[in-house]
Amino acid sequence: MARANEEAAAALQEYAELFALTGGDAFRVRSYQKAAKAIAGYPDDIAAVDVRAVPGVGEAIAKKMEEFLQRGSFRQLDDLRGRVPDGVRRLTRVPSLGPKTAIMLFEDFGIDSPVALGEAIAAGRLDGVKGLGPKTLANLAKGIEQLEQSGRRVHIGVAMALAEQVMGSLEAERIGYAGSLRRMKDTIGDIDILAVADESIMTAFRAQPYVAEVIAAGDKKTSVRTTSGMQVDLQVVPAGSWGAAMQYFTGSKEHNVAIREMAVKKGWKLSEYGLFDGERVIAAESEEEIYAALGMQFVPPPMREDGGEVQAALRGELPALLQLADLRGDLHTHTDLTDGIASLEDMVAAGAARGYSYYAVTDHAPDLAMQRMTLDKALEQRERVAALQPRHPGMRILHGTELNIAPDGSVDWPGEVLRTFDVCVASVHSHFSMPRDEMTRRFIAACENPYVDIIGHPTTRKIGKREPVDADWDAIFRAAARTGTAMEIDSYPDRSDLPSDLVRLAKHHGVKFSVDSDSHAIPHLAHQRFGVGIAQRAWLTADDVINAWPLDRLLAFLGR
Ligand code: DGT
Ligand code: CA
Ligand code: CA
Ligand code: ZN
Repeated sequence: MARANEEAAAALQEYAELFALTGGDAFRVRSYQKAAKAIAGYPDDIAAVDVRAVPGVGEAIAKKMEEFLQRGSFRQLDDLRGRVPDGVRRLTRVPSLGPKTAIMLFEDFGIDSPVALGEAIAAGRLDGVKGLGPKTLANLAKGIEQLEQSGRRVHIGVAMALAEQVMGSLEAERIGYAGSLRRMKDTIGDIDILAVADESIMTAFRAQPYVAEVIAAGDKKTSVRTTSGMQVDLQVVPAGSWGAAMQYFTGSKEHNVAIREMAVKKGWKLSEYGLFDGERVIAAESEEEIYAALGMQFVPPPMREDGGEVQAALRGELPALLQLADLRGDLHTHTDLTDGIASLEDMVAAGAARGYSYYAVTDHAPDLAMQRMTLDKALEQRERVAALQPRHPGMRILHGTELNIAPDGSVDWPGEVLRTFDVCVASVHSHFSMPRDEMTRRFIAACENPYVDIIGHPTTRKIGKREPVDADWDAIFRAAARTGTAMEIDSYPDRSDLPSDLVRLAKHHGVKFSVDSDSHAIPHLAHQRFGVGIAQRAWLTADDVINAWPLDRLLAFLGR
């Protein structure tokens, strides 16, 4: 039921962008954006309740949303869509390209798309143009390249929501997703769905409203492009081959090659239909039987990347991977005191409803000026936390903060303030493109701060939008291990930060991790499932993850 919310929020977000493009008041732009976020994150279907119940939605926005729910758009949006040429809108999708420059490029040079801009830069047509120095042009070229790459893959949050929508829309005896999504990769090229079902599922699939284009249609396999641009492959498999098909189509290709070699060594053959000795079926119905027949432990899908898991499984030495149910709390969350949309009371209650033993509230600290935070506000919040605690006897509420790591590695407050917080997350929110050695020193200094417990979303990347910062991660992880500073696995799916390859490297250095949701709304708390996927891809166990520990052990780690 969140669909109406997402579509309405997308329309309002588009309106905010167009409003900004046409020189609209920045304060109003921010209020539209904030309301759009609130609507997207609102737990109830806004088509079923009064949209004025959503925080940040006043009368003017409510009217727009009501018109949108009726006819899929609103007058002011239609107006602005008519006034801003498509070319200008396409150009502003390039990261770091602002509205003024987009309008100038469109009007003075006839450039109307990122591709045309790339060609103009490569041909030197923009050299010497006022306001576009060589560094700016190089940045734009990099942004165009990022945009092209991001057009091909989406982050796991988008893909998972679509896969769940597709599976919910079809009737089948059995249905599940395979491919990179099942392996919990942070970006997904296309969605692979397998079903045990009547062949009529194919016609039903092609007729779904989310299908924009049928790429290939058959009795056993259909590929479509959805309205969001993603490709979805649906295959019907025989019930008796479910496990073999899942194993085959989950991949990775490299893992499957290694597994097939194991079969060949035994004189057998492994295909998407089963494991065979000549004509005789050895195993086919479940993945567990197939791995067992090959003389190895069951390999959890996130580990299937040919990164040593086959050898470990043959020796019976796969680690006991962290599971979602192992997490006992969340150590990075926001409220409406800064940029969250739900109140402290509601966020804490939602944490308690998830059965947590502890829950940290970590609103932004003052140096992120946009959030207008002050020490007084933080201390007032602490009082509210104390008042709230008795209502949740089974869950310890930790009063924390998300600090900003300045270019020199210092943070917002001095030690005597920091030590009064139960937990300090410290993150980079500005100056993303410092030289590598300065960036490395910056992170090491933050780790060396005795009150910094966790480095938040360490690489600061946003998938498809912002590249990771450049730093010497070996050196940073050594410092984190030495100082007892945990690295965050920020589970917010467009961040997925640290990514799994860096988690694996950090673990090698002896670092501990915190798998956090970085929630700004109640539904975001569930994003921890994606962080657990990253942890599993990096072979983490519950012992590696501080918020899988009991409260006592966590508090000892935090050392307050
Ligand atoms: P993606 O979609 O780029 O995020 O990555 P995957 O891993 O989902 O790749 P995809 O969709 O091309 O194929 C899904 C899985 O199916 C893949 O991991 C292994 C298996 N598979 C597909 N085609 C072939 C093939 O031609 N040979 C082999 N060995 N395996 C294949
Ligand atoms: Ca795929
Ligand atoms: Ca595929
Ligand atoms: Zn942050």
